[in-house]
Amino acid sequence: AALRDIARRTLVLSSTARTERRVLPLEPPSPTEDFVPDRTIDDARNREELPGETVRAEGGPATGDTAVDTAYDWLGVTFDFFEAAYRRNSIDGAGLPMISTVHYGRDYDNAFWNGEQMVYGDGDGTLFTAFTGPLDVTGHELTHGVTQYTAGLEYYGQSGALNESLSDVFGSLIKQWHRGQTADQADWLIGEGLLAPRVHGVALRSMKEPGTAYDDPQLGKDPQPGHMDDYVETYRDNGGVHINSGIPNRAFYLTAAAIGGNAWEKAGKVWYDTLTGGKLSSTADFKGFAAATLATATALYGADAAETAAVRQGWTGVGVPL
Ligand code: ASN
Ligand code: ZN
Repeated sequence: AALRDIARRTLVLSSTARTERRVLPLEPPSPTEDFVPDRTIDDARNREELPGETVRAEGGPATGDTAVDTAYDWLGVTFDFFEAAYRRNSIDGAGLPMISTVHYGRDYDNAFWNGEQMVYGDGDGTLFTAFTGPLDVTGHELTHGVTQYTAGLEYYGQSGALNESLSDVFGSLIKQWHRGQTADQADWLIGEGLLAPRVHGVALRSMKEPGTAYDDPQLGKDPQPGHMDDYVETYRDNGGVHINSGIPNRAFYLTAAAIGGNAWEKAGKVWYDTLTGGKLSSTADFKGFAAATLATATALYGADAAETAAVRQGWTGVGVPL
């Protein structure tokens, strides 16, 4: 009878969800153990067709293809970050499976979220290396999914630049969290290592010093402003979504630097709650978003708190006074 009990117990243990184990004695509840990622990596084999052929599923062994295995690992880190920092269960908050297609197209110089999944090019090797390389690129694209399921910021003009900026903010925070870096230790670069060796530059964007990431004969100069005085009016790039995002990016950096410590804990929490709290309009402009972050900080820390003052300081520093 005892043997049968053990067998049944073992069976129960191995066949039920991880949360079941919590009821066993001597196993303290772990705050980061509830959510389980469900990753699929597909290979487009240099065609521009989605999703491609599945080459690695959740729990499957490494393939030996760096693009596949890095995409898988960075999805895992991104999933773990949102769970550990904000108790979010995947992109939609409800365990959405995460799908990524790698080797998309030939010499394809971009990565994107298409509304359902992530897609990565290999880069052309002259301007860009593989887009699966930098962790913050995966964090950026996946955060477009989070924004889609929450505030739904329209991808044009200032709401679009906020959408872009939120992807940079959480992309950078994921990298900082993974490296265990405080706000003053972090580089605040997006896509470091993505520029090919001969390109004059360090990254795609700098949140700390927008406009300084690269200056290259082929790529041109980093066009990002870091202050409203230099706001770029344009019809290109959906009204400059990848350009003017420099302004809210720097507002976040200034806020995080003023607070100090791990940026994902306080500044990140304010931005996250603002994004996901259900009160932000999908057409919010910089001023509206800034006011919303101030309201969030006030709710979290109080009107007279240093954190709330830091938020005000961050936006004031980029010419969006509160
Ligand atoms: N990598 C770009 C982005 O995520 C792709 C795009 O412009 N849609 O913003
Ligand atoms: Zn983006």
